[in-house]
Amino acid sequence: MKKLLLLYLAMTISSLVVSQNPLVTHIYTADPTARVFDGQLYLYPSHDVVPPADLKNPPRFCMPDYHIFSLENGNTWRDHGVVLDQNEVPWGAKNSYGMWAPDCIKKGNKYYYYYPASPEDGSAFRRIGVGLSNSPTGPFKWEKNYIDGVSGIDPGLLLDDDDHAYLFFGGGHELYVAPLAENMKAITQKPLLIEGLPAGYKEGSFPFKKDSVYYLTFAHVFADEGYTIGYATSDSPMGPYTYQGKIMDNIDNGTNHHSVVKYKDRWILFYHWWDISGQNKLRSMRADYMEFKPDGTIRKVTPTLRGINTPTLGDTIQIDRYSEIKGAETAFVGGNEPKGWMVCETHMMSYVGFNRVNFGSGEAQKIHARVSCGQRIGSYEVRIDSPKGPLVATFNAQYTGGWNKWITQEAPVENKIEGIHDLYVVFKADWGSTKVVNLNWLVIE
Ligand code: FUB
Repeated sequence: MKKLLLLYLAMTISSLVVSQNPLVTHIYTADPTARVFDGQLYLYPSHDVVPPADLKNPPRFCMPDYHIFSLENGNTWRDHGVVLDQNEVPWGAKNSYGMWAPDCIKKGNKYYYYYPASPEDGSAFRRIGVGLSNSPTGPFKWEKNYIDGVSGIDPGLLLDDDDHAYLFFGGGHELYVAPLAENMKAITQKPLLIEGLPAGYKEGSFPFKKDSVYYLTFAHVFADEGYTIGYATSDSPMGPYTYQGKIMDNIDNGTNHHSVVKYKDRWILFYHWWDISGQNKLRSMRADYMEFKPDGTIRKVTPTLRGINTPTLGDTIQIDRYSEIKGAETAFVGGNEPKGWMVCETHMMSYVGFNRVNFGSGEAQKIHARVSCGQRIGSYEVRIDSPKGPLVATFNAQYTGGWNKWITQEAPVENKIEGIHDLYVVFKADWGSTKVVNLNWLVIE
């Protein structure tokens, strides 16, 4: 029953529809701060919108509010809705659309959400405010005033092992750090300019600690390359720091704001790109695995479509975010389907592979496939481990009303399959030039 409900939700409610990279497609999300609280992964991003038609002089980034997401099941991001609207900021200017990158941290049993906004008093470009909650998804009680002595963007929080917290922030050629008071609502000394960082525009400070080393990661602009993600290390949270190099090269994304988290024993880099919109002010969150070398330095991360996560029964497998493809292509989905991509140009013996799918303990019974098809011949097979590996299910190509008309086909799982496997969809046709189907997603049930 639970699985049926998950399947139903995954297929029908946009706030639960999943994809690999980008992580969500029903709204634009940027500046993802990832946090693990009590074993659960949460995302605290900002929210890009298309400027409302009646907004005079829209700002460069049009950002009205914040949503919070949590990872449910193996691959499903739940949108918990708006946690703070720009016009609810007690000290904020109204309708300023300037809700830039936030962060959230847990100390004791309380969650502290830090965010930048334009102050009503006009005292700075951005001030940083804080809200408190008993839950990682709110509701938060917003402090009446911004944090005195702090002006700037992109709060990044570090809670040290001794329970002392530090607020990193800033955007421009300088980044700053200040220790936070016990109550997390004030700083205890004037912000310190972080020493040891390379020249050039910087923003998006995200600090973390690993094996007694303090890592400060930040977006960093090279005049001849554009936005990169770089990092520096120190043996003290307040620095000085030593620049260690890039975590991600420029990926032609206008900005690149990120966070780093360890989840289920793997390190993950969250960042953003503009996959869906084609515009770098309407961004979408992404994530890829990140690795450390034995000496503690970070291997550069290459962005992928496949991203992270291990989809399991009931999750939507957005197969066009493949880990391997041969003889087929991907393109934006057409017709009435929600925003996203499909596998297309699927000719005889072309295939698409999607690694790390969790089949559970052998209870999978059916596979649902979302397809469109403008012809009546051929078939496609789901296999595991390799394109010629064990057969899981076979679907016959079925005319759906045209290449832009979508239906959900269903086929029984033919063998008992347990655990995590790479999944392949292999397309078969009578002769070479026949296109079999357009394939949007699969759900194993
Ligand atoms: O999203 C608005 C701003 O763009 C962020 O605060 C910066 O880090 C950059 O991503």
